[in-house]
Amino acid sequence: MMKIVYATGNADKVREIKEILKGCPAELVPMSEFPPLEVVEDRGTFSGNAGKKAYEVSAHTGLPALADDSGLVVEALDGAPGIYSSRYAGDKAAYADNVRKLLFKMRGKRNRKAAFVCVSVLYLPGGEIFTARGKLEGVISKEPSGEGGFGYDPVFYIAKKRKTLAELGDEEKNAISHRGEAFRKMAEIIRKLASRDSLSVTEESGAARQEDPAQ
Ligand code: ITT
Repeated sequence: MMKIVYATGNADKVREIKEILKGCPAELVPMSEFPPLEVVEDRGTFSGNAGKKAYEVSAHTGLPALADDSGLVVEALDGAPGIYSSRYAGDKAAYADNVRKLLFKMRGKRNRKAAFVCVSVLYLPGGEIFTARGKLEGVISKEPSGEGGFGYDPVFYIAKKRKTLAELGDEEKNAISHRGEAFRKMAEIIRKLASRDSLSVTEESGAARQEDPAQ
């Protein structure tokens, strides 16, 4: 089975990704099994940062690496916090600080439309790279509600569900979330890679048989 390292230091994302990739033919290895590595997220896009994380972690570990770069894009704030979502209120900001800053910036705004975006990148040591995206639309509520999920979930309201993301169960969130969409697509890619690998193994053993002088 293909070994893949999760290129993320965010335990909340790991929990969700593991759940979404359940049944996927890959052995997922956490970053904690390797010497620490800090990847500087200095690219201007979700896909740029996800690609950088996947590449650097793969180079560091010698294994295929799977990264997630995600964030909240708010229309009335010209796309902020976007790629800066995890450090909106400062470098070591807690989720609650980021939420507080967001609600402050949204005071008096009538347009509260927002989207969560997730870009997942798988980098293989041979240099192949695969990308999958997901998006979830919602609105920013006036105050936090719910204990589930993480990050901005308590203020991300889904009209169809009449609930914030933090009021949904893990499974319910994954079924509609940006991360769920991106990683279900990625699971499909991993499945294809796994069957490609098992095909090439059969081809190799076929070739070996032909060369076997005993035959
Ligand atoms: P890694 O880079 O190590 O993966 P990180 O937390 O820095 O961890 P990102 O750079 O992708 O990850 O930033 C993601 C931030 O976007 C996260 O900290 C939240 O603030 C927000 N976010 C992403 N997905 C979210 C979700 O499903 N629910 C709530 N907030 C989310």
